[in-house]
Amino acid sequence: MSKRIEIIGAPTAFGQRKLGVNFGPDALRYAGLIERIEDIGHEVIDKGNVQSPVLDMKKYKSEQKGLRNLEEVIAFSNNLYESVNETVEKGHFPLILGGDHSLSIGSIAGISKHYENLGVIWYDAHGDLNTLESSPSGNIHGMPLRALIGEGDEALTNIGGYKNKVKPENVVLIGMRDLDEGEKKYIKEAGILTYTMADIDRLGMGQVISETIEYLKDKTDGIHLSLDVDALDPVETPGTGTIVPGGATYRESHLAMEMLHESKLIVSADLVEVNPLIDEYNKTARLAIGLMGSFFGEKLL
Ligand code: B3U
Ligand code: MN
Ligand code: MN
Repeated sequence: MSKRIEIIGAPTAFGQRKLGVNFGPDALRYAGLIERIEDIGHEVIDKGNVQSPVLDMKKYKSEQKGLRNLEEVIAFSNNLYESVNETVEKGHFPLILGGDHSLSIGSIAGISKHYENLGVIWYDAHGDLNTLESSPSGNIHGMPLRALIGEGDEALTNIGGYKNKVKPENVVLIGMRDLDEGEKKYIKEAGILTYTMADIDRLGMGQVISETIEYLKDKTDGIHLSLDVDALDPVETPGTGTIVPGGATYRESHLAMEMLHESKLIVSADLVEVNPLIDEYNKTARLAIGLMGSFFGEKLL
């Protein structure tokens, strides 16, 4: 039952405008992530951080037209794709630490290549389903899931040399409470199974995760968890770039992680948007580590 988990640091801030999220991987390491997972009985290999293009401060801070930092996002995605692909080829479990959510373009490119029907659970306040046309910001961290589905800029949809990494019917969105108009329209058109915070209030997180597993288990050959810490309420995870009030609680999120562990269906995960520079003494990383404990099978008794 114990796994070989490879930690891959993805220190990118190019998908949005708040510096510091690129220090997320080290914030998670320094808060004790590796020891926490090893104590459960897993073998953990830390591959270190993926190489990032140089961050030119002037360019980063400038107003940009179109997709912000597109070249850097492409270069970073290619590097991350290579590393994740290698880990999956070896048969290890990749745990990718962010970094902003644009990194999922590279990570899931490296994973989906090995599956016919990869399921994706997107635990987030946001849908990350924008294209340039629907985006209010030009920030690519608001677009990765749409790019993975195969829509948007060609360079982003073709990372890893192939397109259409994820089918809309194999995606479940959980924790939604800040969707742009274009995203709402797309979710309905594409028929993506979505649990908003209102749904979580009514059904309870236990029911939401049971339904999610039931929905994905027969039609997918592996499920990826993409965990954005802004899915949680900002009281729990203040150290993240785009906080939205009214999020999932600590207990709901632990329950979700425990149930995903018990399902034995999860083959890979991203843990993203931890920004220690806007945090309260690394609170967000420390909380996220607790969630990873539950996700990898920690027991209370
Ligand atoms: N939907 C908005 C805001 C946003 C998306 N993802 C995050 N924030 N973290 C956008 O800019 O696309
Ligand atoms: Mn996100
Ligand atoms: Mn988010």
